[in-house]
Amino acid sequence: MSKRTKVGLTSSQRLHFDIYGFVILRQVLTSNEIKELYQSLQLAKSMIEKGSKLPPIYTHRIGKHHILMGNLVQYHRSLLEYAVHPKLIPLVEDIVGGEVRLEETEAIINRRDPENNLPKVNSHRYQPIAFHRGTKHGWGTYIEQDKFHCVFVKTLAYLTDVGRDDGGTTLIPGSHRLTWSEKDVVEAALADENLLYQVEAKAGDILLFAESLIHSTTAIRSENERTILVAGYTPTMFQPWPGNEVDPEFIASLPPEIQPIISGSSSWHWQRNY
Ligand SMILES: O=C(O)CCC(=O)C(=O)O
Repeated sequence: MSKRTKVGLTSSQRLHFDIYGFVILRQVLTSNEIKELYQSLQLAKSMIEKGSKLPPIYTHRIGKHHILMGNLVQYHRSLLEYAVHPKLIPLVEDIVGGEVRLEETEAIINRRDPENNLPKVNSHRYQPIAFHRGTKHGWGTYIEQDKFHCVFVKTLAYLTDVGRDDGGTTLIPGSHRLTWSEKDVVEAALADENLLYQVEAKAGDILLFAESLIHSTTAIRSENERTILVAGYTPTMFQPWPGNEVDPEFIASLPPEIQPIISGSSSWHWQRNY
């Protein structure tokens, strides 16, 4: 394992990950961490809504009910700390198979779409909005020492409780190891909802998943607002997702031990676990 890796997933968590492409880690974040992350994201949202620009943060909106904000680590210390979280980085490195760099940070704050007719929404158990994957089995994944690995891994933190009607992420378990076209997998899974899994979580739970797993934001059917924070990781020679480049001066101001995670400075001197 790379020098930063001290602990990994338990064998049961690793088996779950290898079979399904994800694992839910319960109650990883402390109540203080949840509060700080939640408040900083809500503050950024309200400032943006009042017309402030908060560079380098970028935003995408779907109507008035859904905002996505990206490139967050410079905005608040808690967001940086989440991106280099000592409980999570070793688990991500276990799946990537070596030292990682931050590839992106994004947060979504969303509610029920007020334009959506609620009874129609309720007619289906699952309401994925847009299934996608960021890499594909065969080129973005590999098997080493019998274990599944992926070169693009995310940790998704639920900062609010997410019950059955609160838009927990929808996943197609097992799709992380399929070479089928994304369209064919999605069509087949939507035709039989037993093939889908919708996360239910408490604030502080983490969804750890391979980006080769097909996944989607889910329509909210309750009146509850959902706040999530996502960090993506890759081996060190990969690039950040466009728009997620972090200012070199900001990186230089950070403690030396976390700089490589944000900068990817090891580049092709990637420290593999094997
Ligand atoms: O909103 C969600 O639950 C999923 C977010 C997502 O699809 C992603 O981070 O790639």
